[in-house]
Amino acid sequence: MDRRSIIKNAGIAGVLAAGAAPAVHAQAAVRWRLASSFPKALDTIYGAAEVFAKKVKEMSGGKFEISTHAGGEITPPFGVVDAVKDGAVECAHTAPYYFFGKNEAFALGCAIPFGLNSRQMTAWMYEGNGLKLMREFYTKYNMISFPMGNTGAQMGGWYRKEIKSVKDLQGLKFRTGGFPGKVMEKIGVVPQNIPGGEIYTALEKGTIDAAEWVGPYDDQKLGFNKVAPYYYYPGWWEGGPQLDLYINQKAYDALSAENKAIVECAAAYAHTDMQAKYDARNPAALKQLVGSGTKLRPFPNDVMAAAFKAAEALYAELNDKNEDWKKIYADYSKFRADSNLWFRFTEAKFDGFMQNQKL
Ligand code: PYR
Repeated sequence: MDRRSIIKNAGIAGVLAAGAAPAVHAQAAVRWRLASSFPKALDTIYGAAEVFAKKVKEMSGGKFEISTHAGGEITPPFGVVDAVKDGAVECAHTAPYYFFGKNEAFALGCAIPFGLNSRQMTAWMYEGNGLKLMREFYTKYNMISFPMGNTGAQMGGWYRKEIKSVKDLQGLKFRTGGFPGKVMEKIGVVPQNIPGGEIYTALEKGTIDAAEWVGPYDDQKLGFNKVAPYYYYPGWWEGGPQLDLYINQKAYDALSAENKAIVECAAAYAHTDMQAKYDARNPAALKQLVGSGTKLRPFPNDVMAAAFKAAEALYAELNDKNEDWKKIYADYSKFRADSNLWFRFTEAKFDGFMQNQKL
């Protein structure tokens, strides 16, 4: 149909529509795949990817759709960084400290023993230099990162036998998530970096002696209480582990400005939503666990002291041999010192007082 016949056939509304160039050049439909490192059964940690994908779809009016895939579905749980780097998938959701074997600096974007808590990690990311430094580091892997969830301080895991002193950790085959194992090794533990979906079987079969995952809500779902009665606290190796959305840089660069903004907002929404879910659901799960026979125990003081000393020694060693670690850790540790000084007067004092009240 030529321009004259459009005018003739469509009247004034048609003329305006035909003549008006769209103000924004809308991007065609986008379809992505997200590979998660987590099992589908966990609506908290795996759920964050679904929350993110749902928000992206809603905000884009259905034009940007992301299918989410549990660990092992399209890529092994710990294969997600390679998959994003090589462009086999557009994006992934994972815990960066799993990838400490590539470079220990990954852990600084997630959690290190005696590191930042959840609030502090989010502050370092968005207001400090955290996001900037981690993104600079991730350019080596062709990817860009977005904070997408935090579990808050975790529990210290499930044990068949009581841990009365650091001696009871000698030779203990213990499942932990990646980097913290480097500190645990120094105090006698034999760390096992096993994906979330495979821990129960390893613990039940006795391939490992003990295991930690996250906290009461997830741990109850995974069934660890059925095979190990002692539940220790705190998870000194993850006071506020952050999960990340990793996006292949080329896939990200190809997005319109609108879709980039949608990704940023949806990831930030999922970030807050995950912490809220854990904080709201853990208390009831802990009560149920204790009610059904789980024995809660604090780690002995000598375990905490030995672990702290081992962590400091490891960080000094890494400063000497890993330039990426050195650069990021310098900023991270300064932020931690300043933040803990401030929190000492406010959060810590307030929380400490409240914990002593009989509410
Ligand atoms: C872990 O793998 O242990 C987590 O906390 C996600």
